[in-house]
Amino acid sequence: MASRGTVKAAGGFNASADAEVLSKAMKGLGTDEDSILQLLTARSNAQRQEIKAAYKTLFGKDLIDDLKGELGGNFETLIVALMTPPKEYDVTLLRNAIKGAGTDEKVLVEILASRSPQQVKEIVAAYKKEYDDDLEEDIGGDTSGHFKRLLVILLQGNRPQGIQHGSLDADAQALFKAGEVKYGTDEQSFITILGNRSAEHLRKVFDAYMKLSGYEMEESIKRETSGNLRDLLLAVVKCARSVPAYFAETLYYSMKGMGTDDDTLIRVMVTRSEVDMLDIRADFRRLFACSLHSMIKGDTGGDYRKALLMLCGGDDA
Ligand SMILES: [Ca+2]
Repeated sequence: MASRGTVKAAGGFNASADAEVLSKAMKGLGTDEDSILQLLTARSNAQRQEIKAAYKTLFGKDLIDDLKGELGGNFETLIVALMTPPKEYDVTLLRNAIKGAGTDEKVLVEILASRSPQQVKEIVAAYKKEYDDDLEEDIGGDTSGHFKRLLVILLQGNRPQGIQHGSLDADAQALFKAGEVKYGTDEQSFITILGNRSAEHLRKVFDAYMKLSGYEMEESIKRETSGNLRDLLLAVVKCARSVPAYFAETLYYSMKGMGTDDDTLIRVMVTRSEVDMLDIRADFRRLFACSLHSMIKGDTGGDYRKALLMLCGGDDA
């Protein structure tokens, strides 16, 4: 499958030459941030790992440590994220979401709703290897109720593939009975069905549900559930419809209104830059009144903005 990312592997790549450029950019007083961001956003993550290895070979120092010593703020966070291998980055985000002060449910929701079953299995294994802890136990210890149960379902990475034609109507009816038709809500039915069907199956169920009830699935979830469970169910439904559209919306709301949720902005721009940023940009333009490029331009500044715009990769007028 051709990448729909904006960041691609550079041709004529020479890891040692790049390591020299970075070393020069950090030498002496001050830092040449522009050289650093231009170089690193024009290399794939795999190439950045080769640069990191070449840097250690040439200078006997850790590139990420040196970058951390020279950079600061959101720009530093973004550059360090770019230097981290994708799976390790997901694992680190989840660890920080659980082990930081409080729990960052937003990160748990985003990663577990948007990654494929296979990716989730790899994340669980990598988490175990990195921290010698069980991700399911750690998440379970920090969350509760139906929110926790749906996270645990998603952590199994066992969604079947394809469409079970025989159960489309039954699923739609079960969801209708569990919510709109019922006094109160049978949350268990929502999490069992939405957590255990493939995206293509769910899209058909949403169509059947619309025909049956006259409501979009999202409308009913908003009416019938609340809090973190509602956020997670909505993320699962949106990702089943379209992962790029889900991320376009996530990016939009990270910047909309007063202030910017830089953690979310950085996380999404980095994790999707080699995956589906072109599709996210197209959905962004379709869903909102401006382009992703123009919104980043208006909401951020300095080298941080420059680097984000490189990852965005172009404007969509
Ligand atoms: Ca109800």
